[in-house]
Amino acid sequence: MAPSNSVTAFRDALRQSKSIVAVAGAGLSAASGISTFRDKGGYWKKYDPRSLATPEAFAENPSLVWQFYHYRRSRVMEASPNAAHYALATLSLPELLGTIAPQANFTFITQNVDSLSTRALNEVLQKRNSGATIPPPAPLYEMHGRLADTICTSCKRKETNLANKSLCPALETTGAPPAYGESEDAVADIPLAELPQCGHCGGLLRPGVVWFGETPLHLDEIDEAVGSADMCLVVGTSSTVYPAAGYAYEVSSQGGKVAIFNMERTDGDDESDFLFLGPCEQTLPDALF
Ligand code: BJW
Ligand code: ZN
Repeated sequence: MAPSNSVTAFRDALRQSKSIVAVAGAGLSAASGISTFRDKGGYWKKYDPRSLATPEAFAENPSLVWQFYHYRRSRVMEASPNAAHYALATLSLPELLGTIAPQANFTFITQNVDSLSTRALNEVLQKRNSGATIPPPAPLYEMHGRLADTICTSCKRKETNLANKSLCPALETTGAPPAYGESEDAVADIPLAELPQCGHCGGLLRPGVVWFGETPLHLDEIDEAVGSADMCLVVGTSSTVYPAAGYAYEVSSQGGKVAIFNMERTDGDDESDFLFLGPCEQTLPDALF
C-alpha cells in the first residue's frame, strides 16, 4: 500500500504509540543554512564531503581536512536552530509528548554534528515552566559526534570548544574554501606543527566526529531504543549511511510504523506508512502539533 500523507491518520498512529524514535539527518538543519552532504550547491563542490570524512583523508592531508572542518565549525557557530529542531525538542519534553502520545517514551537520534538539536533542546528547557517535579527530557544521541569536539590523536582526550571560531592561528587566516572551478592550489597547505594541537600532550587534534569506517557513538543505547520502538520518524536523511539507514527498516520489521519527512523521495520510502514530502521545518511541526 502506498504511504499515507494524512496528518489525521499520522496523529492517530502517534497517539497509539508506546515507544517513538526519531532519526534525523542533514536535511533537518538545511533551513538553518547548513549544507547537506549530498547537496550539489555547497562551496566545497571541488571536494566531495564524503571523501573528506574518512580517517584515510585525514592521514593523507590533515591540512585540507582541517580546513573543511574549520569552515563548517564557523558556519555552525553562526547558525540557529529552525522550526524542525524546536518541534523535536518540544517532543522531548515528557509533559508535551504526553499530550500527543500519552503512553509513549521518545528517543531522538541525530546523525548531525552541528549540535543544533542540543541547542534547541537547551533553549526549550530554559523556557519550561518550573513545576515541583520536572521530568527529565528524552535522550538525545549525536551518533556521529560533534563539530564542537576535538580528539587528541595521541592521548585521545576529547574536549569541547565551539567558543573560539578558530582552533589555531593558521586556520584563522585560511578564509573561505575554494568555490567550484577554483584551483586546488587555492587551498592553503598548513604544516602539521601549525594545525590544532592538544593542550595536554602537544599531539595533533582531530575533529570529534565519526568518519566512515569508525564506530558511531551511543550504539548500545540506540540499539535498545530502536529495538523496542513501534514508531520511527525519519527526518531529513537520505538514509544511505549505516547503521542509521537501517533503523526505520528495523522498526518496520518488528511491526512498528515509519513516518518519513523529506524534501524529496528516498530509496525505500514506498515501504513507509507515512510520507510527508516538503521542507521538514514546515511538515514536521504541521504534522505533530
Ligand atoms: C530535507 C531538507 C529539508 C534537504 N527538509 N529534508 C556497505 C553496506 C552497508 C554499510 C557499509 C557498506 N560499506 C561501508 C559501510 C559502512 C558505512 C556506510 O554506511 N557506508 C555507506 C556509504 C554505504 N558506515 C560507516 O562506516 C559507519 N560506521 C560503521 O558502520 O561502523 C561499523 C559498525 C556499525 C555498527 C556497529 C558497530 C560497528 C560510520 C558512518 C559515519 C558517517 N560519517 C558522516 C560524516 C560525519 C562527520 C561530518 O559531518 O563530516 O556522517 S558521512 C555523512 O553522511 C555524515 C552524515 O551524518 C551522514 C548521513 O547523511 P545524511 O544526514 O543522510 O545527509 P544527506 O546529505 O545524505 O541527506 C540529506 C537529506 O535531507 C536528503 O534526502 C534531502 O532530500 C533532505 N533534505 N533539505 C527535509 N529542508
Ligand atoms: Zn593529547
